[in-house]
Amino acid sequence: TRLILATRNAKKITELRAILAEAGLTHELVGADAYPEVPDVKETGVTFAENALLKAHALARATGHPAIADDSGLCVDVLGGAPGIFSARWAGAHGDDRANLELLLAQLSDIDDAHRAAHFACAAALALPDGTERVVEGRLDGTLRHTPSGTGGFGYDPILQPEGEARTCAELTPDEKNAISHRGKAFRALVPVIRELLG
Ligand code: ITT
Ligand code: NA
Repeated sequence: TRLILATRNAKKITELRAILAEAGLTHELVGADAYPEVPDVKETGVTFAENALLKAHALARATGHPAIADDSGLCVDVLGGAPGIFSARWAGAHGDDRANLELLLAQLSDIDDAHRAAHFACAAALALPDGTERVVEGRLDGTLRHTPSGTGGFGYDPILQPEGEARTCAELTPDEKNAISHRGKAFRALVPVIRELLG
């Protein structure tokens, strides 16, 4: 069965392919870029789960194939959970990882190490063309560094140091990140659901 990855974020697609292959999923995975005629859906939801479902339904409806979507972000305790669902456009332009990270560090410049708790969150959604939907979530807890470190991953990875880890997410290997990440947890939980609904 063909399964559409309802995302245009190339770094996410790379991680998702590795996570789903490792979990033994054998479906043909096709990125949203294979359907350039399908317009991007407006992420009007107020939760990661709502936005993931919006993205999955839009691709499933438009392509006639089941679709899975990721909505994810960084939630900072001292900012009341921000940037949260606004993580991709925190500094204004959508997907400007460097500007987003630098703005966040500036906003946290007065916050000491004891108050820099944060977590990555991911909602993983599956939608079928007939409207059937499922959504599951995963998170990765940690603390935020004062300066970026590492070149792996994407987004806020250079400043998030997972609990019990001395390195940032950007200093982990791809396999190490996927093993503990919000995205790894959410999509590993989605695999049995995909198997149940699609075989
Ligand atoms: P799609 O909507 O096409 O999937 P997007 O990049 O716009 O792509 P989101 O709306 O889910 O995706 O925003 C995700 C943002 O959250 C991303 O730009 C990063 O800033 C941050 N983020 C999510 N997962 C992350 C991770 O594993 N490591 C670091 N930052 C992450
Ligand atoms: Na989003």
